[in-house]
Amino acid sequence: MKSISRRKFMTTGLAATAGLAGLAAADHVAHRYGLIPPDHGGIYGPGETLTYAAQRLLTRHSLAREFPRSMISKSPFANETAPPNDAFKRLQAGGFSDWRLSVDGMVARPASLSLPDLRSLPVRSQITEVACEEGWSYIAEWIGTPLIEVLNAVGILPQARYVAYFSIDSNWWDSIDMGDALHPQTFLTWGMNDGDLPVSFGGPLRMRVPRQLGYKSVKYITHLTATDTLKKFGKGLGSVEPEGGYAWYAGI
Ligand SMILES: Nc1nc2c(c(=O)[nH]1)N[C@H]1C(S)=C(S)[C@@H](COP(=O)(O)O)O[C@H]1N2
Ligand SMILES: [Mo]
Repeated sequence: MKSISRRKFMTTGLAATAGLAGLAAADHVAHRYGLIPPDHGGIYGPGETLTYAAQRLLTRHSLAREFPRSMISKSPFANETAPPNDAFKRLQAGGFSDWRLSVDGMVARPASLSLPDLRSLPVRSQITEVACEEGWSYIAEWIGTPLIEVLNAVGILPQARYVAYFSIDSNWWDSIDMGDALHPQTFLTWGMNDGDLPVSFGGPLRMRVPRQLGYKSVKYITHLTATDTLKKFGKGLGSVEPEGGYAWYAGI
């Protein structure tokens, strides 16, 4: 993916400013509280650990800003995504009635949920911003089922430390820690601005993680799994993003 982001430079700068002694102290605190991000290795690793640990200690319970209805963007920008594959098109032709979200891993009752199943759980809406690492953003109303409702329904086990989630376009996936997975604004989103979630915005089902950059809000979700380690997925860095020089933890 693209070149190294501006944020990455800022993160690295922050690490440099903190100095070696500061970094060592931060690293110590981070280890003590188990706040080591999966992309902690490599040259940006210490900066990633510092950012993630500091944010988690200071802002664990913070809310992403919510906006008044009057600020909903008139023409929200749908980013280019890979053209939906044949599996997606077949499901789309059937009005997504066969769309399923499989939920497994560290849960007591693995499940395969249809869109009506998700809608039958408690539903919430939020008016929040999608901010891309490339600099653009828009505000929309997102209607969905908070991820915590799904995790409660399947009986998330206490050993779970992360939730990894996967798009039907299989090369796109990501993960979040339990702080974000259980956060009230993290939604499995199926509605937008009073209608169904359009395909261009990730319909029929998209993860919305409004406390982090847009790339964590993965479109076309068909699978999620609760896990105590991210090492077994992809290159073990928590998502595809760190493979391209972006941070796994993308808090804003
Ligand atoms: N499946 C999938 N999800 C994705 C992407 C993608 O290419 N494929 N792009 C991500 C990125 S980089 C951003 S910034 C947002 C863009 O969301 P939007 O199309 O609603 O603007 O979607 C994210 N989710
Ligand atoms: Mo993005």
